[in-house]
Amino acid sequence: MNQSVDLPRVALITGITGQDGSYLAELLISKGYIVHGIVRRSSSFNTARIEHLYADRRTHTESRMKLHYGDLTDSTNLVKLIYEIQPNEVYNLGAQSHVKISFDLAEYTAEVDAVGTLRLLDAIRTCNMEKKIKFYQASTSEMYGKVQQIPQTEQTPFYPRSPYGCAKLYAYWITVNYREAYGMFAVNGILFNHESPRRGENFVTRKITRGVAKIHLGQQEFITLGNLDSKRDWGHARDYVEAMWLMLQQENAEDYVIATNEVHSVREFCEIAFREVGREIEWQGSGEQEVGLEKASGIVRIKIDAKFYRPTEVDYLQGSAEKAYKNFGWKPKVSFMDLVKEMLESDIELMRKNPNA
Ligand code: NDP
Ligand code: GDR
Repeated sequence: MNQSVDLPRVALITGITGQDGSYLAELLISKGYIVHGIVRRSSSFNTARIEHLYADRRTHTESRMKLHYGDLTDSTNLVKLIYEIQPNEVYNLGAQSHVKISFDLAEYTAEVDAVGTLRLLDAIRTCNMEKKIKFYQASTSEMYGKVQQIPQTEQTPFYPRSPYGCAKLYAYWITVNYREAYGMFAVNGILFNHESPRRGENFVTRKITRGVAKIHLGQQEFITLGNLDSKRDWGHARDYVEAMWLMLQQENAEDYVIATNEVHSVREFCEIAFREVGREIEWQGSGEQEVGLEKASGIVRIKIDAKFYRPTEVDYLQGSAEKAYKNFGWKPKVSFMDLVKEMLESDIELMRKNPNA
């Protein structure tokens, strides 16, 4: 009997403590994988999103999840981890992922998001595992940047508009290059925005749902935002991590767009979230002077602050995941309205329990 058939598959996730890393770890554990994750050293706990996985019996009794200190800026550490873990699949989700912050931390963003990807690919080669490991790179719709074509597909030309987008474009191409140069099974998932109750608090959707939850509970009066007119294709993170896994299960290593093909503006997101708690918003003024008033009371609920604008903005993102649907039947399960509802309900519950959250 072939012993290897019974061996559980082993995955290594960089960025396991992030939104996507936590959902992906859950998915892989449910599929019987042993999941290893790289955690950055931090002065306070940064594992809140995967805490519940510790409570899972399988992570204790069957050692289904193992965490390691590491960092995408530390090559020696990456080589050591690849060598020790000998993973079948590597998911590179670790990144400085905030677009606005990348203008302030441009060099660091390139160091982690661009060169970090190279370090990880090279660590795999250093361990002579380039033919044994399947590699997933967390590429992004931010690479499309300035609108060239609607909807955006795998063929649309790139035009990044931020240090983050530029760094991710390097990571995209180095992944393609290692696939072509060394025959690695290395793929880019070009994922459009995806959100969830676990989304970082300083991304716009979560900022809005947290703010609306606090306003609803009388804990806060208004939310301060930047550009209300940018449009995004927002899906649910849980659906999107499934696509990551599916890409690595295909016979051929290919790049895929993952998106919903449905677009909403930040302004619409605000209106819908307020409507969910029974409040209508009307807009007054323009530019930085614009405000969102609550219709019934005339109280200002949304203010604009120039500090949340970006030096160069990505105005419009809409992706077509036709290829993923055709090749492996992927399509989003959670609708936009259900996503907003789930995030809002979760934040209302969170703020009710802990008004200081
Ligand atoms: P998060 O910001 O929630 O998570 C990022 C993860 O990367 C965290 O675990 C973070 O650790 C880790 N990280 C940051 N810096 C380093 C470093 N120097 N070394 C190792 N790890 C590091 O992002 P998401 O989960 O939303 O996104 C996952 C990936 O997908 C990212 O690469 C992102 O750029 C990309 N992406 C995201 C999309 C989205 O809409 N969410 C769309 C397209 C691509 P810590 O917890 O300690 O901060
Ligand atoms: P994005 O997400 O830049 O698309 O990157 P974000 O939620 O930060 O911004 C979306 C749009 O909302 C506008 N906006 C604001 N954004 C933030 N963060 N805060 C505000 O107060 C605010 N007001 C308006 C922005 O200008 C922008 O147009 C996300 C990240 O997850 C990336 O890592 C990922 O690659 C892309 O999605 C796809």
